[in-house]
Amino acid sequence: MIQQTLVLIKPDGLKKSLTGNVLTRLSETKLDIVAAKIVKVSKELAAEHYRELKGKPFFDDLLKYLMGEYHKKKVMALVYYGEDAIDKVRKICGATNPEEADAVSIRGAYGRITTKGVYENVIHASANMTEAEREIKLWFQPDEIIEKPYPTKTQKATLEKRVWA
Ligand code: 3AN
Repeated sequence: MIQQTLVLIKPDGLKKSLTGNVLTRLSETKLDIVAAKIVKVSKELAAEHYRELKGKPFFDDLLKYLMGEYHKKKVMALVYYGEDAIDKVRKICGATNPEEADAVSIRGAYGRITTKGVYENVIHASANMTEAEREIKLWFQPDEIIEKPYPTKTQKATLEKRVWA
């Protein structure tokens, strides 16, 4: 089945110059990248992204981690598109806990758990189709994706926006 999935290279990945390594590993999937950008993550965006985990003991640290407070204040967000994209990407990522992840997976090779107990696992990938849709719509506007995976509509913009001076 043709699917799309959200990938985030998290701040530890950017700080450790792992962007190229992660993208090379993901290219093994032969999926298409249909959107990519660097994002400075706000607390609101981090909390919305991880809203399912609200209430977990590690939630506050998780938000700080995604916002880059322990590394660099940036994340690379991408959308991968193609046959069975969700499972293919999750497989290369490896298990959530980097200590338990397959050694040749991205998280197994590059992730760690800090002495404070924060999982620094380098990459996020959507878990299923429902989450992929929610996450892609959270991180990207339709015009930032070259394949439109979900229905769109046009509306007159009324808000002010920043343009080049
Ligand atoms: P995944 O990212 O593999 O889908 P989730 O959604 O359960 O896993 O967890 C989201 C993120 O929360 C993980 N990527 C990891 O950074 C963090 N996390 C999950 N479980 C723990 C835990 N037990 N201790 C610390 N951080 C965790």
